[in-house]
Amino acid sequence: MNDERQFREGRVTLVGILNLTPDSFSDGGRFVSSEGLLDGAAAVDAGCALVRDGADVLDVGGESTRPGAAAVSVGEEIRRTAPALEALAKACDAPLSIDTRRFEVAEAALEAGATILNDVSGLRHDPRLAELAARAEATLIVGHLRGEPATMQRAPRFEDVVSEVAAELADSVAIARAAGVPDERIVVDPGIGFGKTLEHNLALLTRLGEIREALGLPILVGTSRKSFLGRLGGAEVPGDRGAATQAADAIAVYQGADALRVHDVAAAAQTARVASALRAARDAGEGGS
Ligand code: HH2
Repeated sequence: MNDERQFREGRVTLVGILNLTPDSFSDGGRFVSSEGLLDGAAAVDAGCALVRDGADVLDVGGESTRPGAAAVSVGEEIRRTAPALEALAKACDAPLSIDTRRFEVAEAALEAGATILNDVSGLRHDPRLAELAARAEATLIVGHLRGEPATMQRAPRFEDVVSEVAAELADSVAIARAAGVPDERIVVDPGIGFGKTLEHNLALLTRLGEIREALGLPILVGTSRKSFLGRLGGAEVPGDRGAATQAADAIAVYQGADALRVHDVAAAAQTARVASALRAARDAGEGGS
């Protein structure tokens, strides 16, 4: 079962982040200890709280993709995510997404009730995710990432980051289409912070419209609490980057983002409403007062 209205409703879709890892850069360790113990009940409570705050989708992850994160086995990633997805499917009324690059993890997640696959590698890690999405009639989010998360921040280079990201996302979309995923179920993501410098991230956020126009598909943007916002806003600790996140996400929506992936859903809901109204006023050619 899939709800194709997500990402295409004409209003910003809010994707709430639920990381079941010991080491995610912002919310790691909330539900999984460094010994690998999972507090499933607390994870489900937190997921349902995100839905009450306004999340349209819950994105569940079992592997941190921050540079330098510890490697996780496929079995461990499934152990962290599949039972939690099953419990969330019963407890919370929202479509569930699995944030993974791995076929086996995605397969287990779909069996557990997920209807959206979120692949930050844009099918570069394992193109079979596209076949899986086609078969399960799942929505597929393809992100932009060159190389591997562990090494992606080692001197990333682009001549023109916006056109290169758009072209490489088009390659990912072509793989998805060839596997039988229809356009109605594809979402693209420029991969903010994934193998990008501060300047690359700023160019992508301010020229998002070009990527949207080039690909003709909904765009998901994830800036939430990322380190470039810490550098710009002067907040060392990810949890202190709330205001910086709202500033970046407001610009993303103003430039055409269809969906935001966020830790703080309640704040993002306000930001999305205000930025969408400003965008609509701009498009209508009337400023208002
Ligand atoms: N960012 C992160 C993880 N998954 N998926 C998409 N589609 N877009 C993103 O920008 C994105 C993503 C990284 O953030 P987070 O999940 O908070 O941290 P970690 O990778 O350390 O678990």
